[in-house]
Amino acid sequence: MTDNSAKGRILLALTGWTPEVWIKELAKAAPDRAVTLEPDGEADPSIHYAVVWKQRPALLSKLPNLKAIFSLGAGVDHVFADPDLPDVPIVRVVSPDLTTRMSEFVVWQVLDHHRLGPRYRAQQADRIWHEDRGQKAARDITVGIMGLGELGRDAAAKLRVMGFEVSGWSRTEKQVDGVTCHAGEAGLGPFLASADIFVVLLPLTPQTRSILNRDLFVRMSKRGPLGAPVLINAGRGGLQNEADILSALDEGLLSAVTLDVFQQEPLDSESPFWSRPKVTITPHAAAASVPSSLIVPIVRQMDAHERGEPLSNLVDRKAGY
Ligand code: NDP
Ligand code: OXD
Repeated sequence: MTDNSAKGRILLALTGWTPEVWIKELAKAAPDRAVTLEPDGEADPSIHYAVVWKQRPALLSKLPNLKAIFSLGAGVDHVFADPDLPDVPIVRVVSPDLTTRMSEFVVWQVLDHHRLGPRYRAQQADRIWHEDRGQKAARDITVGIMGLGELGRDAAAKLRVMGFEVSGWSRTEKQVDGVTCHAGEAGLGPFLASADIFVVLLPLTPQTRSILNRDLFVRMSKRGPLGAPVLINAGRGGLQNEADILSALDEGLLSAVTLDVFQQEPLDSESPFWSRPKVTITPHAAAASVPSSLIVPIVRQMDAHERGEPLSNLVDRKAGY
């Protein structure tokens, strides 16, 4: 652990992730700052910044000199899960590395469904040689992106390069090159009618919790070239009603799903999702937070903040993301 008190001390508060690699990167990027995993008492005045992933509830609440919280993820629902969150600025990850990783995931999964990956893998398991001669072109498929933020916009651009039509949905009105944009409650119906493959890159907020439910699946277009739509959720598990997804697959309201995130992670070994043929599961692996990419910009922000410069990538507490 670094022990240098020339600048504000950093509290690294993680659960579920091992701290060593983060400490190593912090020590490299901020040799002039002390880093600790625990405050010296609940009102430790030496802590100026907290770098967090699912911090323990109430850990930050009494730190008198805490100036900002840095989330190690793009999503900040894990930060807001603390009911005693102090009223200091929250900075989230916006990083070309994370964005590129997410777009790779989205393009991979969209192409996999579009090019009949699940079906051909099942055929391979049964040693069946059968070409589906009805393979559509990318231009015949519309991908609908729920969430046109940092991640959604980049994924949209890369899907356009592959030749897909792209539509998108956001909370506030947006204009994105090559994307048919819809916004708010009024735009949801037209958006759901517009696409064949839905990619979810929404944050988890009180407004979006359980948004992926039966009512929404019923409203999705069933007239496209894929028949029932495909759902790809790389946002958060809390966005989805999991019982509704299973029954929507059974009823044919959805033709297939890729789920990177679940209400409960890791996914229970008894979960029915594991054995469903129309379900692709990845273990919250769509876009990892990589210490060597994320820590330098975080430390730069701390230094800038101490020089009196404004923080960037701030979370809007009222909107919840
Ligand atoms: P942004 O904040 O940049 O974008 C969020 C988008 O969602 C915005 O377009 C926003 O609308 C829209 N949105 C928010 N609330 C609503 C709502 N109520 N109705 C309609 N649209 C809404 O986030 P990012 O793109 O950086 O990240 C998105 C999410 O991806 C993260 O919050 C996180 O949960 C998830 N994620 C998952 C990872 C994984 O590995 N599975 C990795 C990284 C992130 P507007 O533009 O109007 O503000
Ligand atoms: C994130 C994540 O929010 O990895 O960045 O889930």
